Amino acid sequence: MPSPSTGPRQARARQRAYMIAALPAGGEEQLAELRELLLTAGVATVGALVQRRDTPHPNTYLGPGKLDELKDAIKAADANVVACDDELSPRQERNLEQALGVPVVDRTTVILDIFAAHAHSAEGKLQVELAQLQYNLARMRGLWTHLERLGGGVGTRGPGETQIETDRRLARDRISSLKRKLVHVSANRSVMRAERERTHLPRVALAGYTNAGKSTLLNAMTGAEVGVRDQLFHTLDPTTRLLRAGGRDYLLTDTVGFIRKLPHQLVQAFGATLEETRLADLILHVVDGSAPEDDRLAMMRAVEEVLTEIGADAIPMVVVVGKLDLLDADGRVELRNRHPTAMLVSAVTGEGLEELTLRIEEEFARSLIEVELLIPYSEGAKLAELHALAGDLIRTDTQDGVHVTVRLAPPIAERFAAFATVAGAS
Ligand SMILES: Nc1nc2c(ncn2[C@@H]2O[C@H](COP(=O)(O)OP(=O)(O)OP(=O)(O)O)[C@@H](O)[C@H]2O)c(=O)[nH]1
Ligand SMILES: [Mg+2]
Repeated sequence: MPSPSTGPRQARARQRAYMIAALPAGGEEQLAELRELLLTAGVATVGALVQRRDTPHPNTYLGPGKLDELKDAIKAADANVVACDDELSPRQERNLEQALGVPVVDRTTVILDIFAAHAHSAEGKLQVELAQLQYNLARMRGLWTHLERLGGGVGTRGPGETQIETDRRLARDRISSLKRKLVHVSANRSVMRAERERTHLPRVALAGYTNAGKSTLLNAMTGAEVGVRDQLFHTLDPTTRLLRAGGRDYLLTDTVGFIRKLPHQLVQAFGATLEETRLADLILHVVDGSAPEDDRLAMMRAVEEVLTEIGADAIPMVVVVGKLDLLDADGRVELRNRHPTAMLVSAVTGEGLEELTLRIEEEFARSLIEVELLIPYSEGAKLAELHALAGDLIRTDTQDGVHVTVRLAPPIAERFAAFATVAGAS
């Protein structure tokens, strides 16, 4: 991103982060995810400090005694950045930096930086930049440098304090311009979506925690070639592919993964992208079957929370527990007991995928209604469309056209209402 006033600082040596968290219960193991996030952002972790507190200290996040301890620990571990597992208030962040003498980044900053590095589409880039600017503007921080791309890393400060006022004005201008551009690209997306809607194919969306295996599953089910990495937030841009199941076509969409404490700015900025999920007829909630049970359940809750937040909680959902190949027999039994109605699959070996496809069919079949249509011979294209939509249909040639008995989703049936011969096709 262009720097209007000052260039990015010189690349520093690889960043070494000391992680901190204030938690009511639990210990360092709670920081495994932050470690993964930092790793994805190209930052090494060299230590962790957890303070048991019901709520973080309002001024300094950690209590005064812990701060002294942290200061020594940072020196001993030769850390050059502190990463906090929670979102910090601007005041907490400032005070911590003053007390510790090293840059302090919070969970939100790290996630935003990963998103910035992983955004590929024009829309994704605009969305992330907007979220970053809004987050930084709120904390009066130097606005024009995010990560140092050269060495990777987080929390690189931008221009000095004197520059901030100018930057804030520039940032506000940039925010307005980004919003305008986003309206424009979302309009394009709406056009594309309208195009898809015209085909009235049922829409299935993959949702799930980041790194759960959504993209791998899309690839396995549709032969798509979406990038797959053992990384958090590898996918940001939605990909939609045709899934053919039981003679019917479906649209299957893979999109951005969710995470605990997903920064609110991102949910807002990614509104258009998340819409792909909100507009689905069926959600496949992909769960990492190889994750320890507590983590797995926490991740599932996080996903459900985000789905609620984006207004997708009323959409029918099938839980798909994946990575089955990583489990032994006992593990499988436990999974089955824990998730009795879930589909257990492995995108890698293909195990369970056929059953999953059947389940998708079933979910839609439940809502199908049987209609009888009379398609005039002059409307051959309609007949072809019906074949694509419904696969198996019963047809009889009559004098006036083709008489068809077919099971369709209600909104699709409505489109063929003009050809209906009996009640039920309204
Ligand atoms: N063994 C095994 N590994 C899997 C399976 N599915 C996915 N993985 C691995 O899990 C990691 C994450 O897979 P992705 O498909 O990129 O996950 P995602 O949910 O799309 O992740 P994000 O896009 O980052 O949110 C990769 O290293 C995959 O190879 C599976 O069925 N078995
Ligand atoms: Mg992905």
